[in-house]
Amino acid sequence: MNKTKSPPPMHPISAMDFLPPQRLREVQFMRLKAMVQRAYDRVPLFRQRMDERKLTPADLKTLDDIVKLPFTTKTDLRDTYPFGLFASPLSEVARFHASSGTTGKPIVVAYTKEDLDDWTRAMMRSFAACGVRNGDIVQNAYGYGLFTGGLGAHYGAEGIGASVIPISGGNTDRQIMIMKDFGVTVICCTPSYFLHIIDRATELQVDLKELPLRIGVFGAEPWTENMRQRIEAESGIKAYDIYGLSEIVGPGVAMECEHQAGPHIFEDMFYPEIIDPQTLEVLPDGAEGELVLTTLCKRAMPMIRYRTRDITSLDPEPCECGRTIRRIRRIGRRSDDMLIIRGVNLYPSQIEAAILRVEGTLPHYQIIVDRQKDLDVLEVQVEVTSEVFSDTVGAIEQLQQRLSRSIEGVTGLRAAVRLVAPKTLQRSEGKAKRVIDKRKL
Ligand code: DLL
Repeated sequence: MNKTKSPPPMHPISAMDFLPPQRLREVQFMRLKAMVQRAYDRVPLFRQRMDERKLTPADLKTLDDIVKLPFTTKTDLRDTYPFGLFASPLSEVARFHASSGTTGKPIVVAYTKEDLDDWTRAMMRSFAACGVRNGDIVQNAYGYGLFTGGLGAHYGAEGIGASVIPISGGNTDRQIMIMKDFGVTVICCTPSYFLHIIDRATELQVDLKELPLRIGVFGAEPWTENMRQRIEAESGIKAYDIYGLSEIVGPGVAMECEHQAGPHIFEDMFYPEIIDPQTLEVLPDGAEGELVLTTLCKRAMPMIRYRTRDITSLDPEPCECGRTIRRIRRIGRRSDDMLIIRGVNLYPSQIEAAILRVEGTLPHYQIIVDRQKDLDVLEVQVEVTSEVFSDTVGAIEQLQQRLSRSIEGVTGLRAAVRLVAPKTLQRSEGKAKRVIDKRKL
């Protein structure tokens, strides 16, 4: 099957991607001022931090003054759980989503109707950038629910005029059957899940290269150029990187264009800075550091200088597509200990919280992550008291099950739990080494 098609005409939704740089800065500054005023008037934590710095919204004289504003972190979301950072009354909140917090509680994000429309526009721009258009059949295998991937991609794909299959994640054989029977042209899922689909399709003797599938919109976890090459060679599609995070909006913060040269960040909506995660100093374009994002349009939950913990750099070089918005380099690592397992964010401290809920265990544990058949597998080794360890097999199995249930309850992830005798896990003199990540990306 010939999968090469002539490039589509530019979709009108993409106009903001091509603003002259000076005009873009004007738009950013106008929106930033309104956003800061809204947060100052409505979010007590933000006002308090501004007051501590003796700042008012009027001190923002140019866009560069953004560096004066305080940072926001995931801890702020945790400390104000669930609704403390909202700038809209609940009567104006149209939807909630949630993502992993660092302990047992998730972090909550909210959207007004206008916020949802803006998010849809960001996702439409994302799809338009990689050539998805009216007539495409989009199989959306991102999870639907509190995770932003499912609904985010869903409305964006509908908005661009594609036909959406809201299949959500899992049940790989059914994914492959539908892909084939419906003539799917675009797949949205995590890159590791698509690799798993490729493997399973081979086992089922389905040749993905023979199907009309031509575009993959892959994100929610780190992946590499090697993975892209493998995906493209084995399935005959073009694989594009999409980036986003719940705190800012969900997917659609940045997206690659047809030149696949790193995700373009929709700068008129999400203002990017790169900082040194230690000194917090703002770094110039091209330098690697932590990405900090400010939402320029959000109403229900404005985020000002949110520290994403994602390590990247801003690439100001013009892209062949002509977009004036900058690109970020592929995100490969973070400045904190968050892991992403099958697209689900996981903090070691969540595992600790889950273990401590169960009696008979000691606070010594180790998390082992591996990739088998392109799927992430999670094992948690937990030390138990000597009384437990000398218990009957039945009692030990029961404890194992209780731990598994507790871990799944807190993290949403299934883990194989292995109980080990006291003092088996290596002790460290400094920071405990909680995670052994054997995945080779
Ligand atoms: O993962 C939103 C999303 C859904 C993005 C679908 C793309 C596609 P969270 O669950 O809040 O939101 O996780 C956000 O995932 O801070 C990064 O560490 C990581 N991440 C997301 N996209 C990429 C990517 C969604 N393309 C966290 N490359 C972020 C590397 C990514 N890491």
